[in-house]
Amino acid sequence: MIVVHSEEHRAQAGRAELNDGQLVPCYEKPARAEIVLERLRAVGLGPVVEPDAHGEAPLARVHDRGYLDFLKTAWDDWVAEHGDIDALPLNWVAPGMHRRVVPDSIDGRLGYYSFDAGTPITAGTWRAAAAAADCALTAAARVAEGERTAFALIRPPGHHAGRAFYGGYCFLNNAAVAAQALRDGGAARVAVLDVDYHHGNGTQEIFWERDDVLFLSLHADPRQEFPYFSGHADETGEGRGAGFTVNLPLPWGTDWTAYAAALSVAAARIAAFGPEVLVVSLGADTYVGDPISRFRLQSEDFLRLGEALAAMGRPTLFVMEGGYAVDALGVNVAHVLTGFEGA
Ligand code: SS9
Ligand code: ZN
Repeated sequence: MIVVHSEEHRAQAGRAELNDGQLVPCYEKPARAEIVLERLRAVGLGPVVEPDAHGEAPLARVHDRGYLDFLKTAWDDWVAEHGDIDALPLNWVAPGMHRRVVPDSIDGRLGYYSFDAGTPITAGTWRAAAAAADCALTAAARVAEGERTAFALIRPPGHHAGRAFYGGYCFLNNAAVAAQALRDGGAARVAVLDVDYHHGNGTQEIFWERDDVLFLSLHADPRQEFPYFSGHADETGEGRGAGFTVNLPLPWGTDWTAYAAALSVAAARIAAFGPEVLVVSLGADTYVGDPISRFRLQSEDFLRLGEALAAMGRPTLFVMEGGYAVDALGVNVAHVLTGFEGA
């Protein structure tokens, strides 16, 4: 399997995120990608290649122009105001307030374009996020050219980022950028299956009114878990997109048996849709040992996950999302990919 990876991910190394009332070291850190790369090399998964530069046009296909410009300049604007400290938002809009005018203030714009305080913007955020999107686009191009599968080994992740917002450690929605590029390259239908522990609210928002991109997500119930305001089973899309969003929320404590049952529901929907390409938002934070999550998948279960994804029988692009049990992350991600290849 071709692995597309760039060392530029290291440019995103936040110092702190707000978690449980405290500033704590970022869970989303460079070691995550490094341990996965090391493991994929150890098991000989396949060649590791650098991304091609795709520029900003494919980003602007799913993201708002003003949002992209904000992301590019946010760090410099923040430093000019507050100095060399990670940029975190402190204020958000509430019902009855107005979101019509984009604030001039960098603090106002951080709140305008975000939905949590766990996602620091740093000196290298734009560089790392753009490199991640380039990796996803490069891997997508390989699949479009006829490879059965490719893996974008990237961070920061993307599935929480929407058309004009960041959050949940995500800035650019790599899976959505890749899915749109596949559509623009001629694929009539693309499915995005999100198996990260958290709901892919950004991907859902981007494709909400679309019937050409089917979005499906298995995740912890938003009644209990981040992102709290997205991912309920009755969110199914609108307009032309009605019925093309599928949410399968699962309770804390979900193990492989219950997870596999939900995966079968997703598989049936994907088969009925008949996508030319399947994009998998691959998070391994469903692992029992994940420090911020509460599902109970064992390392061996990730092999079964890879096999189940292969059984869907589609050209498949894997895009890395979450997974914060760093010591086990390499093994778990490698299991999905070797499970897929062996099936
Ligand atoms: C847990 C805080 C979780 C956001 C998690 C984003 C995961 C992205 N106390 N904060 S895959
Ligand atoms: Zn996650």
